[in-house]
Amino acid sequence: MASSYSADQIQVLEGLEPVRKRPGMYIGSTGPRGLHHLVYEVVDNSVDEALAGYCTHVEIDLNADGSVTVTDDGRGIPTDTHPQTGKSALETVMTVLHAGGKFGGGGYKVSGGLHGVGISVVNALSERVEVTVWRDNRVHIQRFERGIPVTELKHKPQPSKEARTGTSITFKPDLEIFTTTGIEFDYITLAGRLRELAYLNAGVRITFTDHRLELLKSNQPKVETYEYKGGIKEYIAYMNRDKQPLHEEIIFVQGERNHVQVEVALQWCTDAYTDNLLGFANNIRTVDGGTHLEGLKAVLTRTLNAIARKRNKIKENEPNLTGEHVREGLTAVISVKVPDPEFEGQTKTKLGNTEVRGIVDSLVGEVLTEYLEFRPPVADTILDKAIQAFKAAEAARHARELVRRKSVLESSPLPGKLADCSSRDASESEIFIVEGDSAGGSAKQGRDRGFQAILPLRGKILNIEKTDDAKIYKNTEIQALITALGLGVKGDEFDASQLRYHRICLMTDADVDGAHIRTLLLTFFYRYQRSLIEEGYIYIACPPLYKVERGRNHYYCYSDRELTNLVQNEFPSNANYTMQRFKGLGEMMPQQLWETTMNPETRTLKQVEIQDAAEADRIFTILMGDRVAPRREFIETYGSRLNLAELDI
Ligand code: 0RA
Repeated sequence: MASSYSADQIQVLEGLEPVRKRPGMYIGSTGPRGLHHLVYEVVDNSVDEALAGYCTHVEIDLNADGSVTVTDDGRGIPTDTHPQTGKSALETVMTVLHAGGKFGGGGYKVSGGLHGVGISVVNALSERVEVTVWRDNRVHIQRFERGIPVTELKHKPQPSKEARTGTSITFKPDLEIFTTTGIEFDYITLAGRLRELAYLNAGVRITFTDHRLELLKSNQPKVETYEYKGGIKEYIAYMNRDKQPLHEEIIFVQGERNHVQVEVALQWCTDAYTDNLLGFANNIRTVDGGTHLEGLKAVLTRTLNAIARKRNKIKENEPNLTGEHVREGLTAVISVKVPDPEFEGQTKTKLGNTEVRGIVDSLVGEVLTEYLEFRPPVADTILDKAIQAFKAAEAARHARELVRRKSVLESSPLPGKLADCSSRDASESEIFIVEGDSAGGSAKQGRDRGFQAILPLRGKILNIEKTDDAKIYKNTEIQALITALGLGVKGDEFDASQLRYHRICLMTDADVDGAHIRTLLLTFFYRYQRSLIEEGYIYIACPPLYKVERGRNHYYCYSDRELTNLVQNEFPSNANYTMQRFKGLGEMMPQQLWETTMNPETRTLKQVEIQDAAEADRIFTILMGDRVAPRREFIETYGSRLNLAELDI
């Protein structure tokens, strides 16, 4: 018995060894993203069971010891012996790469992308896993460590007579695998994805509980339940809840053709200048688009132009509305389920199946045409908005041409207050966008002029969330920013080869005004040329908050926590020291600024990334838009969790 078991162990190890050797290949990274993917992988299995119609409730528990438990009320992973391996189906699924699919009943098994790698990957990358299955009036339990079974599959009768079925998987990620930044689960990240799954799979109930809070205070665990009978229609309502809809009813299309299921929900709003289109294929967010989104865009443009002509909103001699105008103010979700999905691109987040384009086009075309033909007032408001967008674009074009003429494309002069660097190699060049002329002065003296440029901005830049394109182009601070960076005009395809610096660093004071200016700049980049953020060019510089001097030594502290730690833990209890709090960058000597914030050897730069575009969009609208009530509500709800302790307004 003992010897055959160790033979098994060797086999298992060999099977999962590649996963432990190259975890990145299976879960993308060993940082926070990869860590969260472990949870998604386990949850996807339960959601698949729900989509197959056997499960209604999925529970996710973040346990105080750093492990996660995912429990569902599905059929339970089969526990009988698998003919090919001679082991139980459960053990096979847990220890053989990609074995899960063999048991799945076909259909819309989520596969491709980073999900769908199989639960064995989670097992391989976990210090320990415990699986419990309720099936056939029995409870089946097996435990694993780093992918290897450490118990056999044990069976007990179920305690009560009620025939419960389901699966519960508890795993503790292996700290030997994950980097130090990737060991803690982020509540907001997980909650966002779980809520999204609940929207995408109408009727599935997902309960998310964070037991870790109990450690901090004697608090109750935090529990949230997501269940949306209206599916993606409710998702649109959620995303638009702080916007002003053009039409009350959310337009909804649902259908199936050639085994491809399509669901689309649409609503236009008045107070949005951009579109917000979200695509999903087999529950995976297709960040890089694909054929489903191509089909949707094509059919929207075609259908609305056809109706505009029919209703005589566009005259015979006038040109068609472009897709961009038609989509202005639109929030849309398209979710397709494809039996055999092909995911393309670096991050496997672009749907490649060519048949999907035509299926979406024809399904949505039929339903949308009929919907709008029966509701002329709705058709008219949408068309009027698109026509207005078209006219606004014409007006903006004049203003835009000015910028275009001035832009680097036609070798315009760079803004006078830009202190450029001498390097012409964008990949090694950095620009620091600095708040105020005095800080700008320090930065200019402190920098390495070889590769670091400084652009001082005076005061607060325009809030782009509240203005139209024409005003934006007339604003001198924004013009300076656009020309200094080498950007084209809004809406043009982002062209990285025109970019003059590959690190764009926002350097603002560590106070409320500094945070406001940073938010205004991020709003500008997000709305004006999102690719800058998406492709990782935007950074936030981190100036120190305190300078502590003790004897001949000095220390910089970047947070209150660091300061407390230094003074309480590093210094002897009766130490003599002086402490200076920097009120702004302008107070720092050029050499200090270099040492603490700009020198690549010693500084900290935070790279800005968008983890959840839809959520980012919603929050920018709340925080920067012109409606006060939603902003107030946001601050009242989250204010205590964000670091607003120092808010002095
Ligand atoms: C394959 C077949 C059957 C269930 C499952 C997989 C299953 C896997 C997981 C993973 C987490 N929760 C799950 N729930 C179900 C059922 C086969 C049958 O009973 O006929």
